Amino acid sequence: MFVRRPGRHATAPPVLTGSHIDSQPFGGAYDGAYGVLAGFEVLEALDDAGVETERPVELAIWTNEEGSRFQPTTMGSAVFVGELGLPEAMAAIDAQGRVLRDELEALVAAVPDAIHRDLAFPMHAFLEAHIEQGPILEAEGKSIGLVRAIQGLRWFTLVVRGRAGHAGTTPPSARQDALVGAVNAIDALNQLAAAEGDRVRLTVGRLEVHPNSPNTIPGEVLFTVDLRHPGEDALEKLGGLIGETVRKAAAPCDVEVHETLRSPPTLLDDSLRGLVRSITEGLGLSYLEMDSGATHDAKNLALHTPTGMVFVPCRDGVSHVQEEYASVEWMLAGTRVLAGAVTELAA
Ligand code: HGY
Ligand code: MN
Ligand code: MN
Repeated sequence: MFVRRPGRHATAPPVLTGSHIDSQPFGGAYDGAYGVLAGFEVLEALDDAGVETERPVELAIWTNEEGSRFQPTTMGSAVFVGELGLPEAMAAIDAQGRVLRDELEALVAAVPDAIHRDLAFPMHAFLEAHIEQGPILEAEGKSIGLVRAIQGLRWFTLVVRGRAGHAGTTPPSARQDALVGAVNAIDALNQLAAAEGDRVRLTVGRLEVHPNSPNTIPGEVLFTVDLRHPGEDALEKLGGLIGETVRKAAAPCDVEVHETLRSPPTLLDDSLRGLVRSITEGLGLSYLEMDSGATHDAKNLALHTPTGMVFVPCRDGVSHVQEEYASVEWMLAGTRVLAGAVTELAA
């Protein structure tokens, strides 16, 4: 979704800001939503100040950044820049078997007078305000994070297949318990990650046991792997070991490995960060140059246009939980920086 504020030069590539409004199943109220509301504030502040910009300014609300219901994460912006094919995204299925295409078409039908935009339309720059989702800014007492890079991530779905059977009559020697296989595999993956030190992030966030009955030996187990690292070589190396590590540990069960996302570490635009830095200094705000542990739509937009991110602190660095929180003061500072940078870019 794009909310457009016209500029003097109607056909000039617009300056975009924005983020996402989808959340985690038990997520907080700030991840994504802050960047969208900050973008609305920028549009309204330009109106209140009667500022006419040369370029149009647009607020983008990207679809399905979280990838929690429909995989993969950052789906909408990936389709927009051509990193993910539209048919592939439309075919995504959620845990209840609902297809993304049907859900999206129902939504679009609800707004019949919406104007449809081309994918990958030209833009002058994209700037996303977001909570840090980590503890650094708060711990360092800094108001603004100037983001240099977004760490790489690879997503996998693994299916361990054994043999379902009766819990009471099947002796250990005759069992191929898919859950035992999956548990051994997850343990082996965590040992693999532990050997890489403190910079790697390996998370098994979803595990589905079939038939999921107390007195039937699990015949099939699906689990996901979210693997992240700031270094491209380490991400390649570790990602390349996922399949064999799981196959070895889950034996004699069979294993199916699907990689659903492969996203290298992404550098954001230096000159755009320089502009944001000068705006931040002009406002007398403290700041820190940093990298992002979380992924963002900005990772995809960086493949399409000069892209930057403005971070604000979040309490205790927690996110993707309902305790997620950012103070009005923190969010206001980030919004002022965003307003200054967007206005300068669109001037
Ligand atoms: O997964 C992420 O890093 C983002 O917060 N959705
Ligand atoms: Mn987010
Ligand atoms: Mn998130």
